[in-house]
Order: sequence, then structure tokens, then C-alpha cells
Amino acid sequence: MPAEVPRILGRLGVPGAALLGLVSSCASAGVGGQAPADRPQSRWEIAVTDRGFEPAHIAVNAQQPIVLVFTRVTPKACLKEVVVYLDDSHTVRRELPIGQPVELRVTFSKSGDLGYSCGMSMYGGRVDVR
Ligand SMILES: [Cu+2]
Repeated sequence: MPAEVPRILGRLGVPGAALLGLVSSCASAGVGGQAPADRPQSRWEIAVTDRGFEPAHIAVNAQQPIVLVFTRVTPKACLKEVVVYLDDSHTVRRELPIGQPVELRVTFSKSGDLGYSCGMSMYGGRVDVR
């Protein structure tokens, strides 16, 4: 597990150990029908379910405009918003209305391990920026 995401979340008050736990548990969750997470794509559709974010691991290219489409299908209040970590100091936060795809256009400026999480960082996913 790379240190980058826990370090970033740690600055935001989230213990790294908690994130390690959530990332590994999410990584073992099934990813239905999508391209392999290790192949960079410029568009990812991410379902927000009772189990968290699916997929919980994606790959993208640095310095390329990326579209992330989050669709929340769970009523869990915990997952009512998403935070995307673009680098050490930049995050994007969006509300996720149930059943309504929310399209985020973002660019990851440099390679590394970034991520996305719910508003309180209980669920999350890893973004492998190449
Ligand atoms: Cu949460």
C-alpha cells in the first residue's frame, strides 16, 4: 500500500490505518463488468453502493482530463457525498443525490497514488495515476 493517500488523508484528520483498512476491504469487493483497474482510462463509471465505491481501484493518466461518473444507489447517508483527492492540497467534493449520475471532470497533475472517499473517509477507492 503506497503511503501517498494515507498521508493526504492524515492531513485532513483521517488516521492512515483506518484508510488502509478500508482500501484493502474495498479492493477485495467484486468489480462487475468493468475494464481492469490497472489499465488507465479517461472515463470511469463508479457505483456508490452499500459496499462503498465500485470499483475501488482505478488507473488514470496524469495531466489528462478525466471524467469520473459517480452514481449513488445506496440510501446510506455516509455515502451522500464524494471527495476526490487530486494532489496534496486539492480536493473536489460533490453531493451525490440517489440515482443521479454526478459527472466530475478532473485532471490529476502528477503520477502517484491518489483516491476518492465518502465525506467522512469511511469508504474509499484508490486512483493509480500514471
Ligand atoms: Cu462515510
